[in-house]
This record gives sequence, C-alpha cells and structure tokens, in this order.
Amino acid sequence: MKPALPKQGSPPTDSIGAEKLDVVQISPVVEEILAATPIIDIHTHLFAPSFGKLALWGIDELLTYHYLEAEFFRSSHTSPEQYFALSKTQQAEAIWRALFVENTPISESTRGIVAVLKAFGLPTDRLNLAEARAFFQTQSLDAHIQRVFDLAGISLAVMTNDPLDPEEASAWLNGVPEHPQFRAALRLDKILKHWAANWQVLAAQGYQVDAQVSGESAAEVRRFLFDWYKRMRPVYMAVSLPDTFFFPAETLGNRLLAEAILPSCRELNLPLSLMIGVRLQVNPSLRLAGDAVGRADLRSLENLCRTFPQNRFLVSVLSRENQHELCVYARKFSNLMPFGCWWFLNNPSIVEEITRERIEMLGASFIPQHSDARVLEQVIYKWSNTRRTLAPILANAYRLLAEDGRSVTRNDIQRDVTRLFRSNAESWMNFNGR
Ligand code: RAT
Ligand code: ZN
Repeated sequence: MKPALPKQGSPPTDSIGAEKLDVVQISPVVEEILAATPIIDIHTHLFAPSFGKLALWGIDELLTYHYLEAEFFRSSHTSPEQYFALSKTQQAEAIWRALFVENTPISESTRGIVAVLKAFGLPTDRLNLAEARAFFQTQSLDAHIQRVFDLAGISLAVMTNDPLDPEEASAWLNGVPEHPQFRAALRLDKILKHWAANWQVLAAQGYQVDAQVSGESAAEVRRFLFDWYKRMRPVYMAVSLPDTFFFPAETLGNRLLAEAILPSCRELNLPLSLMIGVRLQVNPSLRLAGDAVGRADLRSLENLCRTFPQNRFLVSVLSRENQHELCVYARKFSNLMPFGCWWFLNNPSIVEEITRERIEMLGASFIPQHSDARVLEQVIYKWSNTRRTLAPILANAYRLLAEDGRSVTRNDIQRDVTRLFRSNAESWMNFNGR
C-alpha cells in the first residue's frame, strides 16, 4: 500500500550550531523568509484571463465582493432588493459611500480594500471612485496579473472549476490555453449535493445515469469525471458540504461519493477537498452573502479517512468549534490534510488562534491558508494579512524551542515556511498533470 501522505522535510545538517540564531534575530528572519517565499494559493475563485467575463478584477468587483455586501446591509438603509436592482457601478458606489466615507473601514474586508488601493499607490480617502476607476481601466490584464501576483507573493492560484456551469463548460469545451499561474480544481457540488437537478445534464451529454444513481450510474459518473479530468487537468476534486453532512448515511450524495468520486480520485491520484460547515442561504435575499455557518459532526471525516485509506482528503471546516477536532483527526489519519481558515474564520484573531493550535498539534504538516479570492487583487491583502499574522506565531514557536534547548537556524525556518506555503500542497496535489 503506498503511503497516503508523502513525508516532508529534509535531514538536519550538522551545521545547526554554526548557523544558530540569537533569540533577537528570530523575528526579523521569520519575517524576511515569509516575505520571500512564494505561496501556492490552493483555493480561489479566480479565473485565468481566457475565461473572459468570469475573471473578475478591478475596483467595482472588489467593492461588490459578497463579504462587503453583507457588511453594507448593516450600515445602510438600502434594502437587498434595492441594492440588487442597481448596476454594478452604482452598487460599488453605494458600498464605498456607506462603508468607506460614512463609516471608518475597520473591518477585515474593508481594510482589505484600503490595502489594495495603497498597494497601487492610489488614494484611500476620496469621496468617490474616479481615480481608482481610472487606474484600473488603463491596466492591461496580463501585465496586471503578473504585478498582482508579485505584490501578493504568490506563484500559482488554483481556480474552482464547475463542469456543470454552462458558461464555464463552454470555455473548457472550446479549449482553454494553459496559463502558467492558474491551475484547475474540479468542483463537484452540483453532482454531490444537487443530483436531482443535474443528473439530466449528464444524461443529455450521453452518460447513462438516472435519478436514483442505479445501474450504470456510478460508473458513468466516473467516465464523466475522467472526461473532465482530461479537459481540465485539475490538481484536486472539491466539494463544499453543509454542517449536516454525515458519512456514512443512506443518501444519493454518499453513494456517489463512495462509488464514483472516491474511486475516481484514487484512479487519477487526486485528493478530494472537503469544505464542511456551510449553511446555505439562511437569508436568500442577500444572495451570495446569504450563507452562514454551522458546527458539523466530524465523525464523518473519521469514517471517511479510515474507510478509504487510499484516498487523500484536504479538509477545511467553517466552524470555529470544529477546528480542534480537525487537528485531532489529522493526528490520527495521515491521509487528512487540514487547510485554510475559511470565509468567516479569515480574521486575524481567529486565524491566530487556529494557526497556533495547528502548529502546536501538527508541526508544519498542514496548509495554513488559502485566499478564497473571487476578485484578482484580493490576493494582495489576503496574503499580506496571512504573512502578518503568521510572523509572530512562528517567531514565538521558535523562541519557545530555543528556550527549551534547541536553537533554530535560518534553514530550519526556511524549511518550515516552504513546507507550509508550498511543498505540503505540491506533495498532495497533482501539479504535474498538465
Ligand atoms: O468564501 C467564499 O467566497 C464562499 O462564498 C464560498 O465560495 C466558499 O469559499 C466555497 O468555495 O464554497
Ligand atoms: Zn471558496
């Protein structure tokens, strides 16, 4: 049986003593290494430029991010109905006025906009968006992407690719040219969570599937996934699951998971990413901003990791209350890789708590963050915030280690940061398929 988790790290050299850092050097060296190590952003909703309108960028898209829309309705008398009837530019102006002019932008998402404007040398305190719009309108997308990736310190972004989204599917069917900075992830939500509404789409494409997932259905879903694998060359498959998800249980989704998705992942040597804990549309009038969070029963993960030892599971859980259990399960199952501080967790106070806990329980054997960016320039502030939060946490871990009797070297720190930012992802995902 091949090991589920390729082990990381390199043997220590006998030069530890020669390079050891004084306690006062630890912080600056950690900061320097964090700044200089390019990140693989393993989960975004960004698209390569060849996807046309699906690739979102610029100030109006940044301001109408659903994280900001949720905050807008708390500080404006505009109703969701009135807001969604506006044009995109009017929506952006309403949000700018409510959250940046009439209020101080102290929340995480509003500060992010300020940080992006500053990164491009744009004013952050104007009454309107004229200068910001003029700047973004004059950028050429390819050069702008390179600049944004450089500013964010990332080398690669993994997209979220839905083969059952008509707009996206037609781009793939017409052929998507390779882009050095974007890779695909095959998203399965429509198949796993909404089979009743989607099986006929597969049937219409010539796959012998039915509403009950009987007969050849599972084998045909595997054929569908293989066909899409050839088109997308994804680095993993993925699904977001509700807090009520449980495995095993007699559901069509679980049958598809066990008989189609997991066998395909094994055959294609791809991990399956499970993002667990979303409560979809608790307030549908807010649209994309209308989802919430619920605590999940992570015995599902235990059951999956134990029942399918040949599968690799990349897991992010949305509820703060589930974080400790996730670490415990990662200690039990080496085919489980915790990743990211997702969505409502992506705030410095919570990221700090989760990351500290992960380091204490798992060393460097986890993936600390993903951006979940939907708009290109968001990676600038999200990754700057991640580095800023990580720096004192890592420095503190090395300081404690030094106090306990093992000095650290620059190589130790670089090895850990490389593992956290890149090589845990590289060893788990299939980046060579394309
Ligand atoms: O963080 C988000 O933007 C959410 O709306 C979701 O997209 C989530 O990240 C997901 O991938 O389902
Ligand atoms: Zn996401």
